[in-house]
Amino acid sequence: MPLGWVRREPLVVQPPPTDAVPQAQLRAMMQGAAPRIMAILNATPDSFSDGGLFFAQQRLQLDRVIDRAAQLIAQGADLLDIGGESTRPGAATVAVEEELARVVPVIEALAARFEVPLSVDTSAPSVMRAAVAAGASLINDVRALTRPQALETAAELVREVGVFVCLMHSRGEPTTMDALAQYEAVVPQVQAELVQRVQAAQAVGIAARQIVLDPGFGFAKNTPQNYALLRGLPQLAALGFPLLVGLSRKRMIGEVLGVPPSARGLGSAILAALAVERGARIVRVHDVAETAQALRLVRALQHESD
Ligand code: YH5
Repeated sequence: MPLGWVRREPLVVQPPPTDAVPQAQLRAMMQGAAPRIMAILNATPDSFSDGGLFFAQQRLQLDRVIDRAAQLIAQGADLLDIGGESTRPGAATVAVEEELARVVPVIEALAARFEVPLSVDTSAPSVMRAAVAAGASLINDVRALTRPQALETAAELVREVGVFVCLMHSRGEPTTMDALAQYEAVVPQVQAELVQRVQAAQAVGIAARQIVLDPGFGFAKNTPQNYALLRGLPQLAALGFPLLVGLSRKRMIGEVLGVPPSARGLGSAILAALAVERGARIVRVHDVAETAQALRLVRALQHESD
């Protein structure tokens, strides 16, 4: 029995996977002028639980995730990013069966209840497929489709369901990437390495209009390199792909302010605003209410509304 949640009966009837409504919503988000908020929703078991949960407790966990999602949406989340594997630098990888057991019931439950598009944070082809069948419309892969069969699987899902894919810049694996944070010029190198992933995606038939790019703050980059990248964001935006950025609570905030992750909400909202001002279209965040305020102020400054 895999760890995590196990759904024992269908919660609500699922829409068919070809239902293009969330994809159309995502398309509008990509094309519209307003910046959008992607809220982080962890489908990892609580630190106090050992993962070997009884069914009742698993259902309770699922109920808690649903409540949390409702709260994030009420605060202004436009998109929910569901991840079952910790992709933090240095984190251990999770078995695919475990990832599936964590992520799929959550996506099914959220797709049945909410209208916001759902994103799946995964690098595993089987998780991509199952998550999309369960209702996810964006594949957020911090490994930019580098795992075996990831490109082919994503291409199939793009063709069949019209999903979007986010290609994030990184180097190596979470355990090795800190040693790979070496650049002569971080902005052009990250740009060139992202373009290589775009070309790999296009080579298997993924259309440019389905691609979102992400510079991968904190992934194989030290703090000065992360700020150089934020400064150079307009150059990445000039590639013409919508940009997604994840700055929320990261070490680049902690190292400057000297505060722990729990006290990085203000810093995160400020960097989200600065990233949007420099061309980011989607910000991936923990603190949705604060970010929504920050982005409304950016919009007021830019004097645009949609
Ligand atoms: C991202 O940038 N990041 S997981 C360390 C922290 C805080 C947060 C306390 N998935 C990204 O959020 N997906 C992650 O220190 C992502 N872009 C995209 N597309 C890392 C994370 C975090 C790490």
